[in-house]
Amino acid sequence: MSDAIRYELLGDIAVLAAANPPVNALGQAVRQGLVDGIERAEKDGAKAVLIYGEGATYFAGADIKEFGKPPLAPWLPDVCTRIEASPLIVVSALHGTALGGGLEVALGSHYRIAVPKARVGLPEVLIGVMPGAGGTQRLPRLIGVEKSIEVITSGRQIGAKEALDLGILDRIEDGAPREIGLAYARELIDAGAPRRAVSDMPAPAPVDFDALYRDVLKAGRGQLSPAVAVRGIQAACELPFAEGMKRERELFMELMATDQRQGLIHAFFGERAVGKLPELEGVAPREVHHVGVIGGGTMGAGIATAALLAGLNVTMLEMTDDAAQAAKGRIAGNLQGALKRGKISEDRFTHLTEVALRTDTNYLSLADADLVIEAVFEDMEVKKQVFGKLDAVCKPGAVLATNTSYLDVNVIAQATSRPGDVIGLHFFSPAHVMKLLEVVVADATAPDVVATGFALGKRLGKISVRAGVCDGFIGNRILAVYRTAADHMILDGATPFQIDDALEEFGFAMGPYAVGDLAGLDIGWAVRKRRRAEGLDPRARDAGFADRLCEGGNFGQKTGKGFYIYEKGSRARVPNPDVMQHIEAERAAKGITPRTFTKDEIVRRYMAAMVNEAAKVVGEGIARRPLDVDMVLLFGYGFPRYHGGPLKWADMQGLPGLLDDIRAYAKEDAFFWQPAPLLETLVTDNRTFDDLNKESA
Ligand code: T1G
Repeated sequence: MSDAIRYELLGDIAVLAAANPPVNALGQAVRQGLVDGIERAEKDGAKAVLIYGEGATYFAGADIKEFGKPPLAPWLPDVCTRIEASPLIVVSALHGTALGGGLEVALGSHYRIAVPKARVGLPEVLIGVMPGAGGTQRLPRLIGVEKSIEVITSGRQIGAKEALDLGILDRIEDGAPREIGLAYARELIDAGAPRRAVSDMPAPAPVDFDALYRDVLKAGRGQLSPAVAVRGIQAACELPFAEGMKRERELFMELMATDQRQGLIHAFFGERAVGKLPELEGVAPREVHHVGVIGGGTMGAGIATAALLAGLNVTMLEMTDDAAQAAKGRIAGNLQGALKRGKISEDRFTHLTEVALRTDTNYLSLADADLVIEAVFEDMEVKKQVFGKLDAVCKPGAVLATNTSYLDVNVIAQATSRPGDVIGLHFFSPAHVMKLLEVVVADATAPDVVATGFALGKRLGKISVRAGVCDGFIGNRILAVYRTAADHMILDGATPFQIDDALEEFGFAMGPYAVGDLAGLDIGWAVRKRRRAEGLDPRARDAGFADRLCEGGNFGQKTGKGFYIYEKGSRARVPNPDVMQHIEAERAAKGITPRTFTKDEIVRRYMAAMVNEAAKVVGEGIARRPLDVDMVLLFGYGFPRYHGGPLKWADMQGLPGLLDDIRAYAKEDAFFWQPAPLLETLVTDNRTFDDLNKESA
């Protein structure tokens, strides 16, 4: 018997306890232990078997770390079938998160009991695969096709009460899983309860699976796993159980071989790895209970909202009482959203807005703040004044953070007598919704201040990424380049509408021009004007058609017109005919004869620009690892998760081919398409971005 599953015989009940921390993943030793345990229980003449997990949870799924490696026997579907085939009564007692293969083991058991806080689910589609151990065959038999489709294609976690109502659980009891499991097994034995094999239940009635497949594929914007999982459920309706299991296995293995599975697994592990910085090992963050926020506009109000929801006290500082009240109104509006979604109660809402939140116009109100975040106007002189005042009033040890999205944090830090306490915390709007937080580390920032930034990010539920100081840090710097590549394609013959369509087919929720309309075209306009004022390199191709739009007051959705026209109250977009007039006039003025672009070329150029600048960002040490850039693009810029991020995507495309593209484009525009030295080195050394991730793990 492996020690991953501990065996005990208590009278006529055999107990199989999983002991494979941290999440009792169903690795090979656990699977072997389950099979050996069932066989031993039968040999020992037990009448029932209890399966439960020691530690934090019942099995949380197959061991994802085994993915991509040769599968090792016993295979999980066979383990579930072996459990189900036992002549003994098999009870599973669930706690924590019984997910994926974990729930499938429970479905192979004959009875399922859980503690009230247990959660169950089949999240396989979220990591690019599908239930592969009978979930698509047993769940529809147990709860019907419609509910199974929703549970399996969403991959969501389900609370114990809902699972009971659905029929996934038989009982919910307070107590330790071992105790409630033993009591339930005893009761079943004494009652002479029969063993109940879900696979013996009748196959459910089919639905129109072809239509469903199409709808699910469309809803997933090209993600394969939810749609292919539908075919698994279809097999449950159309084939005998054993055949259905074979079909499920075939479909599962097809998904296991896809790039999308690699991309989603990369995202799963990347979002956990990105916050682990070796240089912070053993560095204790400073205590933060009271946060000051300066500037109560959209961004400041969002940051204050996120801090309040995380249980922090917040002082919102504005210039005037009216502005402070307006800020409080924005924060209350944000919290109303949480109230409506049931995330907070009425009492909590009142506490947050009336007790935890204070507004003020006097800097002295920040004297005992543990950390202050400024979110004032993006102007260096304004920021330096703010930090000068903070330096004068804040207590020693207070962390002084700027939310600037591109200004030099080193210069801001030098405006204080305590540059070691100064850091950048770059939130993404809306700050209480977007998960990305760039923790911008300036030259003098103290290690424990960096640790404090990451601890605050974790507390706010953010994915925090360490960034060095440069114009735009990681995300905005890369964004500026791939947006420019798109603008160049428009000058050369593509239209904004074609580019949006091509990138949305690639998997983006919105193409770059639709995103510009959503965020407000005036933001990009201000950046272009700033950069022109700072002096553009004469070799840079400068596109002006978006400026022409802005000069006409067309900033996108907020003015009803931008690259698209938006009818009042509708987000449906119609191409704005004025745009092509501006573009054609600019092409003529620049003497450009437009050419056609295929969707494939649009994506290749757009992605080549993104990958090339990302490689520069990593090569310069602005981002620690390629996976850090991937997480920034996934959590801050809507990059399609199933591609894993731009550098994971690049690895899967093949770096040599991408470098060849860039070198070919450089023949048209050597200034814009300067190959990243890191990319050239990796290609020369026949290495990948993933190799760099592994080296700096
Ligand atoms: N396999 C391997 N390692 C895992 C793991 C798994 N399934 N789940 C978590 N870990 C690691 C994780 O990387 C981290 O490691 C540590 O455990 C704590 O995780 C046939 C094929 C269970 C809700 O998709 O959703 O079953 O960073 O930080 O916030 O049909 O982990 O400490 O080194 O996330 O408390 C289906 C994935 C698999 C569940 C716990 N199951 N995991 O959250 O801790 S596919 C899943 C989660 C499958 C079958 C198919 C969460 C959690 P490290 P954590 P947490």
